[in-house]
Amino acid sequence: MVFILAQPYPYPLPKPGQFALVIIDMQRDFLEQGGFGESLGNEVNTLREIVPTLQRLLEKFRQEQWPIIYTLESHAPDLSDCPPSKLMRGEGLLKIGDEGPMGRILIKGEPGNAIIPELTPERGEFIIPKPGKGAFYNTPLEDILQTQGITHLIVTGVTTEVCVQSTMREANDRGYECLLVEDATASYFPEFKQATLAMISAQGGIVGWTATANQVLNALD
Ligand code: C5J
Repeated sequence: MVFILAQPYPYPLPKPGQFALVIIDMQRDFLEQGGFGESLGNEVNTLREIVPTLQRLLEKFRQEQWPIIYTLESHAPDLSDCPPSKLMRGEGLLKIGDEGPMGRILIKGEPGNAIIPELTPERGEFIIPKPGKGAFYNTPLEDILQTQGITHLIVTGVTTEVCVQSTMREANDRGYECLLVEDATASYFPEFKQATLAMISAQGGIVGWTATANQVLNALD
């Protein structure tokens, strides 16, 4: 069996096909000016440093034709999948559904809702729009994982303490073995990222494992 050197102890990798790369919400809405992230008052460039690392992981998974799953935080144009509580949140000028420089904020099909061009999904890769922060609520993710026989998730994306952590916690409760790639996840708040990494692997891996992209790629070679 192959192991990834990880925190809090080596992560056992199952057979190829049984683990997937999960890329959470690497959307223009979070990484570019004029999107949802900026409308909440965040400095969006903070998230861009993980893009080259994600490209390296993607290249390996594509080369080997291993499963790749993207998520998008995304709402229907009529906002029927957006609870009023979420709609009201935030103190910025623009709220979900409002017209911004990249189209309507966080709305399916709008330019700002797309994955950033550097990471554009390719044919055969799964793309899961999700109305919540976690990737299981009101999405086909569980069905996809079951149908594909995927048991282990290599998790990446933004933001570490919100959508990434919500997804990982729920995946853990559903019995998936999750590893968060430390340098392929980012937050607008570096201290929140560090705290999340620490709490994931604390107490003997209470939520899962963490490792660097090099540790992951070394084990996969
Ligand atoms: C947030 C996300 N932070 N993708 N979404 O609202 O983490």
